[in-house]
Amino acid sequence: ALSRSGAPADPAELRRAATAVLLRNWTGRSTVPSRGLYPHQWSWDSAFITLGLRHVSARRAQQELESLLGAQWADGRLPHIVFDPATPSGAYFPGPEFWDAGASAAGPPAGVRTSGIIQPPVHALAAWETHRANPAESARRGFLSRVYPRLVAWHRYLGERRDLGGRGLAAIVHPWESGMDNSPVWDGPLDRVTPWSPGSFQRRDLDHAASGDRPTDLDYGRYLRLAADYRDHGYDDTAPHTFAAEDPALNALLILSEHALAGIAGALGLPAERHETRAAALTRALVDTLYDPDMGHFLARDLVDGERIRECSAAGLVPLAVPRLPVAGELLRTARGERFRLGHSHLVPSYDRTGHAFEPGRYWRGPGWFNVSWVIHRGLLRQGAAADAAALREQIRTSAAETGFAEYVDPLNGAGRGARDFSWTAATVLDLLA
Ligand code: 9WN
Repeated sequence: ALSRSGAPADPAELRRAATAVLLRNWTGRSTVPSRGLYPHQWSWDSAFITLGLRHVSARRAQQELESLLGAQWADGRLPHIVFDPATPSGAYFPGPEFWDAGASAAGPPAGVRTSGIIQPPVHALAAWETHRANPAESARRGFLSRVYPRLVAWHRYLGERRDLGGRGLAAIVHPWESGMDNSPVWDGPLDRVTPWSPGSFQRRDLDHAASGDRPTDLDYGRYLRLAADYRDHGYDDTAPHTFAAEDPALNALLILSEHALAGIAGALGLPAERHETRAAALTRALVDTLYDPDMGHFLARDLVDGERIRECSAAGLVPLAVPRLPVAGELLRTARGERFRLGHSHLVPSYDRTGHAFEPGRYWRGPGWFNVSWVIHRGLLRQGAAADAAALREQIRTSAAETGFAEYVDPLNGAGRGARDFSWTAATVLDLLA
């Protein structure tokens, strides 16, 4: 059993406990983020889970990613949820009937039920790291040659169908697509969305989590309106959007994954240069379009009014992990400054501690998350901030141990929030113990 008393667990014990979480959350073909709250496969969760699983079993890590890639749509998109056929469809809302993905011409393969929106592209990075953890097992199963064409099609979808702002960046058309659903960054753009009335739907998340830790009914009313509109347009990206934005975290992760594709292509003896060229072009577009020199931070851009959204969230720190980032020094200063207080917060707060909408316990409006902190840890290493990276690594391990692998933590006092035995929490810990 794990110590929840505040004492850091012994690394071997922590590794065993983290592995046990992932084994318990395995369904036979993939890993659920959380048994109660999220009983299906989620896209970016799966990528983070793969990054941890590769230290437990190369075979299982490959299976995890390949089961997600097996749900890829004809147009190249990777859906944000792949529904587990063995789980009653009422266990999570909105479920497969709501999304009705099979009705779309662009849709999923026959027999697979999915949502119709996306999440950040961490997948090529996960594939490449999985290969590197055990190249022999990867070669034996032909892993890279099977996943490469699917990953290329996924990135092509993002680059072609999702360049809604015309500057070479990938856009999101729903806050769920950012993975940081109720971040205050989306409050302004969401104000334009007419919510469904609270009586017209039944939330299931509140069966498993405290309402003060979750988005509000008003948020949900707007999420459902946006998702239903997109669905009713057949998930056509050229249809009009009430909500569309360029998010710095999603695009920074796309850049990391594009570099990973270059690695994969090289290992397969294929030309890698086009991926490096694309990563460099994305990096320029990210800096030119989303970096705000006055704030020393990357901001999201609202594509409805064309303006950058002047709210600082942890999404704007994710570019620290991008190679050859010209503004890395300034961004590091922001991470260490009053807004995020790196080293003095528990994990990296998801939103500006000095911001008007900061709430330390509510989901993406303040709490520290393990997956985002993991990427920022990688960014600190890339930027040569070894001491900050070591401190964050230690925090990730001890917070996970003390909270029983919580979904997120209060950044002010470290208290666990949301679900427990959370898969990407266990996975990121496993990776940092390796
Ligand atoms: C909606 C599964 C997912 C994460 C997201 C997180 C949360 C879903 C929800 O859970 O979103 O996709 O029902 O709240 O915000 O990042 O992938 O862990």
